Amino acid sequence: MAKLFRAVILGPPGSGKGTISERIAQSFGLLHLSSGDFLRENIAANTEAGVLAKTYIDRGVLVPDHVMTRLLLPRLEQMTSHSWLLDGFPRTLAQAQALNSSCDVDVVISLNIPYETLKERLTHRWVHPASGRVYNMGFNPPRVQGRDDNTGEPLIQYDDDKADALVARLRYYKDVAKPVIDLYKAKGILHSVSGTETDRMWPYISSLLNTRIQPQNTIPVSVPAP
Ligand code: G5P
Ligand code: MG
Repeated sequence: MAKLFRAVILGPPGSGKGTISERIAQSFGLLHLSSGDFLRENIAANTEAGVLAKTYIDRGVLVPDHVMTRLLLPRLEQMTSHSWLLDGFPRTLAQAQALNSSCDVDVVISLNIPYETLKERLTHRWVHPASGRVYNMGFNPPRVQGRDDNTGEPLIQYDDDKADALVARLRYYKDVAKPVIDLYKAKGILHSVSGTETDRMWPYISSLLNTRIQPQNTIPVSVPAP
């Protein structure tokens, strides 16, 4: 059996973690695990963790480490036969240390995007809440304005993409990300990619992963039930 591959993608809100993770999942067959999507699923299902997380997300601040690790690590530990890509976790040094003690990560990709670009992107982002499909009114607009391409259902804007929460999210990210980046740099697995356009950053990311994993045609993957 091929060796399992574990990757992490780091980057500020709006840096394209979700967009790039989807491309990686399609091209390399990794399971895309988004911490933001886990939280939103929990909020939608009104779980205890979801109700608690919402109070933080709405203020544009991070959900406490113990809530995140309790939600995420058991899911990862179940995935003994899947290669995966973690998007949005770890966000803090404590989360990175918890992940370290639970499993080995092969590659960490860190996205560096200028502040003005992030602001511009996020205020134009709309999502289909049921599927998590993300649109941008300039970069990848839906075929019909305000409607999801696949289902035709209405698109929404997250509360934390609105102006006030957004400034707080970007400022907060910078402070907590530095020790995480330093940790992965010290482990020799960090790959930083800078740019203002996902399409121009993608060839670098794709060739980096090509050297590490066998590309595959899209393979259907299913996430084990929690
Ligand atoms: P999330 O959901 O993890 P964030 O804040 O990390 O949210 P976000 O907002 O999901 O990050 P992203 O995934 O990095 O951004 O970016 P994206 O969605 O792919 O792209 C952003 C927009 O830009 C989209 O509209 C996309 O189409 C467009 N775009 C992409 N590329 C380009 C391009 O080249 N050009 C243009 N013009 N547009 C482009 O977390 C949400 C909250 O949950 C909590 C926190 O409160 C967080 O704020 N949380 C955690 N808290 C604690 N610990 C954790 N580990 C947590 N994880 C989540
Ligand atoms: Mg995202």
